[in-house]
Amino acid sequence: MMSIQRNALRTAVRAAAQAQQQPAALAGVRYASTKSLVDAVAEVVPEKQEQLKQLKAKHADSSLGEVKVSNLLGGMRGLKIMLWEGSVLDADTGITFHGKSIPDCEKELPTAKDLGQEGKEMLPEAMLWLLLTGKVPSVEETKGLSQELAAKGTLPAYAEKVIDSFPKSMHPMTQFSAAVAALNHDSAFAAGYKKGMKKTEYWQPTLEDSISLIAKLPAVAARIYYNVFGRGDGKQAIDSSKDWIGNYSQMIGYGNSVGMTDYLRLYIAIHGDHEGGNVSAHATHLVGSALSDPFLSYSAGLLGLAGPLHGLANQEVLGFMQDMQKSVSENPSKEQITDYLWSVLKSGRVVPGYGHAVLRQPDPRFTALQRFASQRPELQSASIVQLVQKVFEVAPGVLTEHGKTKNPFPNVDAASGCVLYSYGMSEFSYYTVVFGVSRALGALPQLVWDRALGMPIERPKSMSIQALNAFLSK
Ligand code: AMX
Repeated sequence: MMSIQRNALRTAVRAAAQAQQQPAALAGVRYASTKSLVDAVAEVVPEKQEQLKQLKAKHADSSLGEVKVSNLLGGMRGLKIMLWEGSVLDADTGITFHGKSIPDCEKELPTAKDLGQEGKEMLPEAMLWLLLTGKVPSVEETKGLSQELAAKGTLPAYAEKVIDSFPKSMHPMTQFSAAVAALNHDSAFAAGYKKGMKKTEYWQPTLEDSISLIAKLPAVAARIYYNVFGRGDGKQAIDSSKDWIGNYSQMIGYGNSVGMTDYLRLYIAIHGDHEGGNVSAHATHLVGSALSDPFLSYSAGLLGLAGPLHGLANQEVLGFMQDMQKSVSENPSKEQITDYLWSVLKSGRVVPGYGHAVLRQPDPRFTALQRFASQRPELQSASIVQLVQKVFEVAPGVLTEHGKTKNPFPNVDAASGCVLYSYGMSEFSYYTVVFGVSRALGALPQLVWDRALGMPIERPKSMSIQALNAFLSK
């Protein structure tokens, strides 16, 4: 009975979504696929709404554990207090996207080659589809999404002017966040909310805005790269025959490098989502819970990503590795690396790229990037890539002996920036922008789900030391 009702609801929602007018920007675009991403999401919304209804009906009063003072004082570590659909992070096995590990995704998601492009890595637009719908898209569906992103990827003239007005000396992440916020000028969600759309309709313009923003991120990021560093073509013309990252790579001047383009695809696919509690994802979700549109919400997420304990770490790692090369040797021995790591720790600094708030094993994203590097002869010979591997062999032992960090293993940032550098991207302060192009793939789909599931404004209770003492002494 339940499944008949669900099917009827699913058909009705799908028909409603199909009846929606195609945005003007897409007129004339031919889709090879029979299903668009909007249709695919519309199909799963009623199912997920029903799951949430059942969860509330059966378990609203079930406990997920107690809140201790140490949780309150410890950055809420380990508290299960957020709903996040796209991915779940296990301390030992790492991230899974709707139950699929990174190696599963590498096997199952359509690749550049499937779309007739040079390259073997999975496509980030296929990851976006998986994160939003929980399903692996077909090659045709992925191609349709690539074309949709290309059709919506051109920046409006006012956004170009905003970006061009930033001083070159402004950090690229500040520029990125401000430019993304400015794009809310055209938000379908903000316009619909103003007109009084119903709560049940919120998810649709949220999805429309999210796709529009994801489509434009390469052009925003490439314009910043060109303005600040004078690299790339500066025109940001989008080629509709290319995949999303094929276009990004072209715009930033790496269109002829199959290795860099494919690395960017892998990097951007696997950095997309890391469950909900990390700063960038959580900030996007928190701001979005006030019904700020996807542009404003993701702008906030980017500002969180810009912190050195979060996304900025990939920039820090490269500086760290180069300092080691300068002060010790270009190819230091393991003994020299050990001594260097101890000198860093004794001076009270952290080893960037190592440790994690949740993970307790080497990050599978690090493993995936190392796998990529090991398969590319041009990277194998790069001294900085060799150093990443050597540090990996030494640092866990040193950090374990040091005894502070709960996780002595590498996180994704231990490798990511060094490969970008080896391909010629030497502008460290731009690295987190590349991460920012990626993180939208997970943070924005969750906003769609927050609205499809009617999640409320986030408002945890805070306590002062005095209020805590008074409460605890009762
Ligand atoms: N080197 C030295 N000390 C470290 C360390 C490292 N890589 N990682 C953690 N520690 C120390 C902490 O500073 C802390 O010391 P304290 O008690 O004196 O404050 C102690 O170990 C316990 O920390 P923890 O519980 O193991 O980690 P955390 O959850 O508080 O922090 C993280 C996690 C990632 C911020 C931390 O490991 C760190 O600073 N790593 C280096 C920066 C980095 O690589 N960040 C990128 C993370 C991934 C990402 O978001 N992109």
